[in-house]
Amino acid sequence: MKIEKLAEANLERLIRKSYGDEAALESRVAEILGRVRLEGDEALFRLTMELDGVDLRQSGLKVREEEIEEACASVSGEFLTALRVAKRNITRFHERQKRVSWFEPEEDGSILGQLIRPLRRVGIYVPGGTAAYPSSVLMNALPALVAGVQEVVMVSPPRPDGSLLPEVLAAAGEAGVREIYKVGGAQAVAALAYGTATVAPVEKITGPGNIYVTLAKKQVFGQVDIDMLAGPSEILILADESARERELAADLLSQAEHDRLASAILVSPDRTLLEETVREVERQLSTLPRAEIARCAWENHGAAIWVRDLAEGMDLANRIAPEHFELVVKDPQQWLGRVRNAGAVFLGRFSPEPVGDYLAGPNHILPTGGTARFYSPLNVDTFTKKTSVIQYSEQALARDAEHIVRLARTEGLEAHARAVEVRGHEAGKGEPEE
Ligand code: HSO
Ligand code: ZN
Repeated sequence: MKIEKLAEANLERLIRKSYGDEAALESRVAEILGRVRLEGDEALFRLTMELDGVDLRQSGLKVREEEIEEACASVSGEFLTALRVAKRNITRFHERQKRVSWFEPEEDGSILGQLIRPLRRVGIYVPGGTAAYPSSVLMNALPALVAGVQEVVMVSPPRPDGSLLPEVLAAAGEAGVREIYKVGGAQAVAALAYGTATVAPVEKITGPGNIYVTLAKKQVFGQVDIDMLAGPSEILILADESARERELAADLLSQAEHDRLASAILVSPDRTLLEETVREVERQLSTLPRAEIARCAWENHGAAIWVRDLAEGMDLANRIAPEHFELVVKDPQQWLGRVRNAGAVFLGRFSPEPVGDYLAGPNHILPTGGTARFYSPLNVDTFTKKTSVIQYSEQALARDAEHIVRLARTEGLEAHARAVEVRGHEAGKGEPEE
């Protein structure tokens, strides 16, 4: 890894990661969605056999209550305690996001307002394999429960023996999720979107997944809502001479170890710090269990970028719009006002990114791939919707009739105009008829 000057840095390489031939994957996903739509459970059984090598007729599509209880009993007490602390913090943080319905009485006796209503039924996707994270179960499910969603359904691909990871089931049990299906990939997204004999359809699908899951979510959008299109994890650290290379290297690797496509970028005006951190990353990689993945990410999507000053570094961060943005500088709060695009910001050396992944309380399901320019972290609003409330008084209708009728006739919509006039407020008249 060489230190790049900002002007020379190939930002495209860092920001837009290609999964290869997306068009081919898209048609494969469309085919899977079509099969589940037409054949329902039968397609889920066949696809899970073909893709995961698991016979769901044997192991069951739906997780039984006893399986959840067994999982809770089989995991370690320390793990359960950690899970409960995380649950408490995540719930508390998300409680603060809750919005209430409001009604505003006007002087003329009208009332305008907004109802906030939870979605009734949502599906959360929990990845399998090495990305089967109990923490992500909490991050998905708890905001939905805080929002007041009645039915939270979880889907996750089965392991080769047809089971789900006990820690994932225990997290679901802790979060109060009881409806769980052992199905993953695009087929799980299809089941949630269209419904099958076993899986009732949901109104929204949330949670990260692999490229098949992401493309499937994109394709069912409209049939159901989705949270966002999440990609591999990212971290960008802006550091000054007050930062320590051992800590920076550890934080960079904490995201690099997620995925070969993960990105880890260090930006600093301090050239020596950049050089020392790059050397330190090598040192730390030598003892990391997931070194193979982390090294691949670091070499292909990592960077150490030398900027003129922190202001230039900040501009760069805003252009990249990283999922996680660490500000490891002397007075981090002073820079907060300049942050425009980031999924989550971590201020100061005592806020390493994993604090946010697991325990602080804010959500770890965050926009990636530059989408922090327009997406927010998963939050309570993700699981609610709004309904506008309008109650006009007679006086208000008399006052506004003229304008409504004029706008309606200008649009050529006579029936609209008459719906106002029939109440006696013809344009120009002002007062209702007796
Ligand atoms: N950093 C990941 C979330 C995660 N980390 C789960 C550990 N477990 C994406 O934000
Ligand atoms: Zn992480």
